[in-house]
Amino acid sequence: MAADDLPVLIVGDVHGDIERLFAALKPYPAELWRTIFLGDLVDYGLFGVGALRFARDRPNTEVLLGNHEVAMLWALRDPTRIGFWISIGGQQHDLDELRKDKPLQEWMRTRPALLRLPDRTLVQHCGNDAYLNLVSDVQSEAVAAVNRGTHELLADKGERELWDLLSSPNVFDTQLLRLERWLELTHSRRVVFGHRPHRGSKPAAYHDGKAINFDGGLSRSHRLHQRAAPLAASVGPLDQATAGRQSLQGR
Ligand SMILES: [Mn+2]
Repeated sequence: MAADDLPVLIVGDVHGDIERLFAALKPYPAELWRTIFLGDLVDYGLFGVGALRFARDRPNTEVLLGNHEVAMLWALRDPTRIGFWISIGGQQHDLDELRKDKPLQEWMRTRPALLRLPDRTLVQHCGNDAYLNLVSDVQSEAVAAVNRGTHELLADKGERELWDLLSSPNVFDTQLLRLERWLELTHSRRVVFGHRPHRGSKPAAYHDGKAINFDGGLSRSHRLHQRAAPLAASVGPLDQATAGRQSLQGR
């Protein structure tokens, strides 16, 4: 079965906690789900590179770029950035491991920033429209233009700009007009993101499900991790995140 025909499973920020990742994925066999990671698999926890390799090799799986992957690639290219990267949770042993693995570096540099699903769900790391900074021609197809711009920056020492962009705060929960404009520009009907823990027990849906945060603070090493944050706050079927609301509306 092609990945497009499978139900979609969303995985929020893993941040090196591969043990909780495995536990969270247990009910969702790879061959039955189209799995999408929202980025930030690395830093804080001890198994960032392990999480990247696992996600890369899982069948029917896509991985989006997070700000922490960009910071790590930046530290890899420019050693003067290692101190900064360590300060945001970077693990020296992960950097050593990445340095030895050229194919993994190349794979990271070619991850998309945005993904639009056939049902017009847009998937991205941070809940912000700053991605627009990468679109110079407003007539162009925005999703493709953003991904093109992302790859150009990663290929040509543009990590600082990309880091700033992908570190933008989540705003869609509070700024409905920006959310609606972003959805219109990207021809999407809803957007899924991670980036900052929502602190709920399941993915947090805002504005009638038009914006959904799947970062439930999965990693026990995250500075904002809350004890007993449930796995289902970060990992679960896309269409369960708004199911209750939809049935209330009779859909
Ligand atoms: Mn992030």
